[in-house]
Amino acid sequence: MTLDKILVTLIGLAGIVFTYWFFLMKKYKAIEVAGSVNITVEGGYSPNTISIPKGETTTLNFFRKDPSSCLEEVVIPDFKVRKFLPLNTTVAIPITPEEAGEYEIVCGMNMFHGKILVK
Ligand SMILES: [Cu+2]
Repeated sequence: MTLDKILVTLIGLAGIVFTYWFFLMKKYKAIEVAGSVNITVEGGYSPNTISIPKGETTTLNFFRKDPSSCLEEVVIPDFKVRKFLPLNTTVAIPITPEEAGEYEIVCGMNMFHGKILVK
């Protein structure tokens, strides 16, 4: 291998490592929730990761402050939820997970992500 090929390989590897680190190692701080939780929708979901108990109903109160149409719909695929979020209005979405696991909250276009951890 010539020096430039080695360099290109190294840069490529660094890129891969960085991508993994960025997307997989980024630590999400799960907020423990009981009963209900207020989720602000503004440039994403805040809190972004919540932890809820299995077999109990938790109400997710979405409040959209972000005027971008990207976030006007919230989807929780595993619970067959797809709801329109009017601006500055609370939309309550109760969910009752029967199984432990990780569930996704996404915007209608699958660009913003949040997580529900069920224990
Ligand atoms: Cu979107």
